[in-house]
Amino acid sequence: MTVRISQTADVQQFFEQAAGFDQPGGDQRMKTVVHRVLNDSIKIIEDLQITPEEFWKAVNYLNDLGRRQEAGLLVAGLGLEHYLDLLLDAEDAQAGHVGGTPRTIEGPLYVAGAPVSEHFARLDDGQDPGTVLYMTGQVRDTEGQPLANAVVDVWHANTGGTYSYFDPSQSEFNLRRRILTDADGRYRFQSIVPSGYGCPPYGPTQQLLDQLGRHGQRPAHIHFFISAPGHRHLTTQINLAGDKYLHDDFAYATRDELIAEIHFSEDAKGPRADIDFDFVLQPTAAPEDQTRRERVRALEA
Ligand code: MBD
Ligand code: FE
Repeated sequence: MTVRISQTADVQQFFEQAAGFDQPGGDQRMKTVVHRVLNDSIKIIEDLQITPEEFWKAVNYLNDLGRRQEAGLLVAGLGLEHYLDLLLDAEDAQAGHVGGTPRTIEGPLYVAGAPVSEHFARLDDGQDPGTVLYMTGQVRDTEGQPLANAVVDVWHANTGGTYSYFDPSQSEFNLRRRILTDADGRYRFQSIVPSGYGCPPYGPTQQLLDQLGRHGQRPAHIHFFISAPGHRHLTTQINLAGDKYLHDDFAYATRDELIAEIHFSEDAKGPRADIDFDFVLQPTAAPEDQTRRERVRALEA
């Protein structure tokens, strides 16, 4: 037996009221969005014959997600954050904004306000016995000109795949720095080779992924915000070649141009790894394109 009522005049009018259409106050944009969410929700309920038990399970799931602060993780895992990149890429292509290093997702683990240093930084606090990593590269524009004083805002996980701030056992701003490029557009840092990230095994994101038959693993990666006056802000990551999950990232961040070779060797101090990776920014005169997009982030003013 299928009963459908969502398209009746009564139900339509009811949800117009629920979205505040008959009220003078509030925000028009929010009314439009909420109305659409309600309308699409009741269509889903009828199309898929969602039972009350399934409905309340979903409500409880949202509570769990919020309680565990995993909403940002879930949207990454469901590919929605990657979809936003695909949409921005398509908009850029249409506007002729092409060239440069591709964007990829920020993810939910950025913390604003990392210490700033010139040309070089050591990112790790020396507590994690990971393989020493030396990374260097140049920031250029799409004409090949080096960009001096560009900001390389870098963050990555430790050998356990966890991030400082979100993992309170790590020191403040561990594995997070902002580095200004030198006169030749170059940056350098010392750190430790990160491990891949795995979703909290008993959290709501992993719980849903289990039901989709999916894992919640990311390859080892390093995040970057790259910015310079007169250039488009770049949100990106490098994903480390050779990782088991390189082309099986639960958050879909890997892009061919963002795969970084990592060279393992031995020096007088022991094992070391080296990565060389350059970033290329597109020029822009628009100030709003020169900064990162607004998003609630840890410690962001
Ligand atoms: C991460 O480290 C990450 O980068 C993303 C996108 C999701 C979860 C953890
Ligand atoms: Fe990450």
